Amino acid sequence: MAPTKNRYVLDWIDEQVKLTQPDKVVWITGEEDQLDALRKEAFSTGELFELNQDLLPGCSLHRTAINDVARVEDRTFICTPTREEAGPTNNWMEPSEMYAKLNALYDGAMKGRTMYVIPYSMGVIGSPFAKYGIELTDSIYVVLNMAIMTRVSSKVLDALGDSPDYIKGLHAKADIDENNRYIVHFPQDNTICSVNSGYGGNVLLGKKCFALRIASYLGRNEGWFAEHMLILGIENPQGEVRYLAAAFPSACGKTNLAMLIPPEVYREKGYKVWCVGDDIAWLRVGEDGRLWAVNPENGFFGVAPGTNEKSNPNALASTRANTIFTNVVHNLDDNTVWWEGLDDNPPTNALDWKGNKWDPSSGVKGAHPNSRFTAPAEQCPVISSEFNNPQGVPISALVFGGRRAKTAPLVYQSFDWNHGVFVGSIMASETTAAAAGAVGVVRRDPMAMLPFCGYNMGDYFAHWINMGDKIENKPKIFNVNWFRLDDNGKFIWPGFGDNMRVLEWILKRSFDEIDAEETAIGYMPKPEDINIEGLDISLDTMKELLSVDVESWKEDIENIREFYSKFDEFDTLPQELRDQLDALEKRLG
Ligand code: GTP
Ligand code: SPV
Ligand code: MN
Repeated sequence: MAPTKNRYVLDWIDEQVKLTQPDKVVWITGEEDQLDALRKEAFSTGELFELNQDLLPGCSLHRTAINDVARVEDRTFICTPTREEAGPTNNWMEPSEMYAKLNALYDGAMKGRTMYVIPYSMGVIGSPFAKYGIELTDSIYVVLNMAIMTRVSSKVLDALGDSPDYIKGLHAKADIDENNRYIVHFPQDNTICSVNSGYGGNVLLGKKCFALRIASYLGRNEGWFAEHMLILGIENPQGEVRYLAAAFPSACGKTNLAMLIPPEVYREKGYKVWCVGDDIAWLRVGEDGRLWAVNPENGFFGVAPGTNEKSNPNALASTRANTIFTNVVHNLDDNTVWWEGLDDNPPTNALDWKGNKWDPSSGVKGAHPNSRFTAPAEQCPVISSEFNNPQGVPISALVFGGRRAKTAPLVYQSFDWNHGVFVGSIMASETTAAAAGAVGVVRRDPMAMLPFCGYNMGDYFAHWINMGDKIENKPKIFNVNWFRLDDNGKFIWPGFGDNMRVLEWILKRSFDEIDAEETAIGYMPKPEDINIEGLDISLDTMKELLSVDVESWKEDIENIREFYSKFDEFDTLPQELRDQLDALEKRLG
């Protein structure tokens, strides 16, 4: 029996059942007994491997198909009635044409399989800012991941009542055929369709599909932001906590920054960092005129490689129980997991991410570069006491950043809000393994939202500019780059926990507690104003990290103009941004 009488839900599910023709339909309640039974079923079919329950209680391992290891941006569509609404940076198809294509792929796709109905909430169930979704899927892996990443519960159906206000999601694994793989959003229909994939970002529909693409569309209409941002709080020795949100592209350091452990010199003084979120922020203007942020998720879907006891001990600790590992190395000696960068002792009796016998001395990577862990947020040793606060936390600084070998200095501050929007709009970063395609190619990725904006990005920029008028107490806007390389191709800045030193400057600036130098690109720290106590780095190196290479900035201007010219087609780029670009060019001389 369906646990709801909501006709909008029941009629929609009936239609999808007729289309996909599952053998049976199972409603997910979110209760542990049911999830445990599903885990056991997945162990019996090989969909999941149960790991060593003494060392990793509640943990399991999953391998995706080898052609299905990352988001597929070229197969991700925004299907609005007109192409202009989707804009020049999104793939678009006319909705009825796309529905016809999808229906052919969904037709009978669940024959012989079970359809799971997952009611879930993005945000605290019952809170004014929560939004609800129902995902239909034929994958137990999806059910178990959604139960970690979102708030899955029958209570969602109670909170929804007989309202039509929920996001519909249909996922079918079908044949995992990469040539018929589609991740499609119909913002006007509150609908997401995913077919022929079993990889995280393509199939956990609450995450990028709902909480960013659909939510960004809703946010523009309703006057708020859905952003690809981590949220963290820094507690000073007096016990005061200041919060910031930061947008970096995929696999560029959000999870690491969100739960960093401050360097010893800070810990001794009593500084602490609290993690509110590591990937997605929903931001609204509060009654006090400040910007308030909630993390709509309930877990971390984090990059495994590079995570270790030194780089991110809090992430590692979060994964020691109740975690699903995807595409990592399976250590057969003790039935645990391993990935590149975990430690210097790769297992010799092991299977690689493809499930083949693996020889660590072969030079071939054992874990996929985009292998991930799905871990409950509450298991993070530094999860914020405000994590479940439906009001969220007040944001004092917004930070943009990317992976730039040159050009971008360690940190700079925008002159004002509109200049800050400009700084976000010109973000660029080297591509990573988080999306299918070439790695290490510099591309413009405004606000780290290029793959995640659910409407015309020109209108998105305008929304950012307009919000500036609505936020009375605006956060200051900054840009950071942890990834500058020296002539030998080594990172100059130590990064990770030491990024705290840069955050300290950012927060001091946000509260007008420190001076800065005015440069062509924005306000910059005096080299001696970044605390390098206890760090093996010279003042000269700091000067290098904070230098502005005028020639490469001038080259960049050309590239920015080219990127901006994409928006000529529908003429949606705000004049404010063109003015900002001209002003920057002038200042560079
Ligand atoms: P998504 O989950 O894909 O959105 O990524 P993310 O932004 O959360 O990235 P994450 O924190 O998982 O970092 C990805 C990669 O960047 C890992 O390989 C890290 O080791 C590396 N990384 C993170 N922070 C730093 C840093 O401060 N310096 C350097 N050099 N590398 C870093
Ligand atoms: C990203 O790619 O930015 C991620 C992982 O956070 S995924 O959920 O696959 O999008
Ligand atoms: Mn992400």
